[in-house]
Amino acid sequence: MRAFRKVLIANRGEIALRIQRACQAMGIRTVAVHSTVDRNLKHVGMADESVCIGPAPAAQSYLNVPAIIAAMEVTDAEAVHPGYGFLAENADFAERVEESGFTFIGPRAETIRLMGDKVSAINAMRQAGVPCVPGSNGPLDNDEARSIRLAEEIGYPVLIKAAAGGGGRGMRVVERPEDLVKSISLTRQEAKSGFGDDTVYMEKYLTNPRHVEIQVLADAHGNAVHLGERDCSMQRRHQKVIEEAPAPGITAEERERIGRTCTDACKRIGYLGAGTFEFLYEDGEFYFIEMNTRIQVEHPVTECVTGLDLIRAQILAAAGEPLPFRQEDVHIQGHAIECRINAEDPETFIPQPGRIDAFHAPGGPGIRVDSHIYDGYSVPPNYDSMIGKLIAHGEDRETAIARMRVALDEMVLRGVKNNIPLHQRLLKDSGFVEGGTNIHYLEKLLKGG
Ligand code: MV4
Repeated sequence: MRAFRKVLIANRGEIALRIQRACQAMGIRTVAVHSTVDRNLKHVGMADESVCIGPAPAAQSYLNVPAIIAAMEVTDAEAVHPGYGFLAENADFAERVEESGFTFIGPRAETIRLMGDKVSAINAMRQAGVPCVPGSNGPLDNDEARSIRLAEEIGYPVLIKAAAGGGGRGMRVVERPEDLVKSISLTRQEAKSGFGDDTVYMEKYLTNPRHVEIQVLADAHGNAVHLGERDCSMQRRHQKVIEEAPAPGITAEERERIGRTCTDACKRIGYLGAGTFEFLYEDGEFYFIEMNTRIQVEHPVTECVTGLDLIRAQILAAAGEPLPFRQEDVHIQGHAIECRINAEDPETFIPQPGRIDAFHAPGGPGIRVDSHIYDGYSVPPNYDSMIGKLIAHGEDRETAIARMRVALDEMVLRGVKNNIPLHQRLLKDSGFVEGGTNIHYLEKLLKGG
């Protein structure tokens, strides 16, 4: 009994390879779709079939919905896995897939739409009992006096966010009452031109939070489990650099409590598949900010500490299979750290496409490399600069750090500038080694703070 006969992989790079491997291990045939510059991607060679869906620009290939649905039709694929980015959180795509008689491997289209609008996401979560940041509890209207009163009640600084934003796009901090009205109208204008939706809302601005997120899995039969948390605070300009699980300093009691809150919310909204509740964590409290309805880049750290295969779990959930384990069967074991390897200048962070002259992957106990690169592979300039992920797992955080240091030193990556030197520096940094740094730590460190 197979979940699906054939799955189309609507992505590229390391995540496409990760999905290819999961399908292959499940006995599911695969279709790789790729742009003209991506014919030589590793997963394309491994897939049972491949279809070129357009030229290099993503808008004409990986975002080309008719081409992807046509590829599903001609190859007789039953389901599509969107990976992350591209069409992964596009409710219209999920809807078109289902209307065409195929299965979208992910939550229902209405769930994606609900979470895509940050105001409706927060409202749904607040009603489900998830703790949120004090704020407007809905869109701001055009009543200036009301907004001024509201900000006064919340207390400065406040943050104005676009409902259609998320991931750090379309937000503005307001420090003083005299700047409020101007800031609301500027954020509105940017939201209108950037997202075609000028809905904005207000939250208290948390000054020094950590970014801690909870991984959940839900099936179509009303079951939901949480797989603990990840700390993703080590970031620069909203790009995560290092992620880890569990989050340093979070107790088993805190984990169970917030995890249970998230699974209760999943059941309440009829969530399906894998999802992530994003929280800010400050002074021992969790504050929900957004929900991601996709598999995330950093899912391997959760796989390492739970022993589960999240891509397999997504596929089984989409096929209507009940979760094969219960919450009491999930145990967080040891510690895992992920370093995102980017083809970029380690000083300027400018992407560095080009030919990889040599690549030797590190190995040994507790080392995992999720990467599609190989000797002679050319990193195209058209997509994200992330070319792989190095994950180290051990019985405790110290062991994971020690293994990661060795693995970073062992890795050979020549031909394209990359951020291995930054990771080597961070793995020796006293703040990182101590653990529990906040979202501003890396940017301050890079400024020489
Ligand atoms: C916040 C915040 C402080 N207070 N909301 C940025 C990305 C988006 N997911 C939400 N973000 C933030 N929302 C309140 N009320 C600070 C951030 C934030 C941030 C959050 C997570 C990870 C990195 C970040 C970097 C800068 C700002």
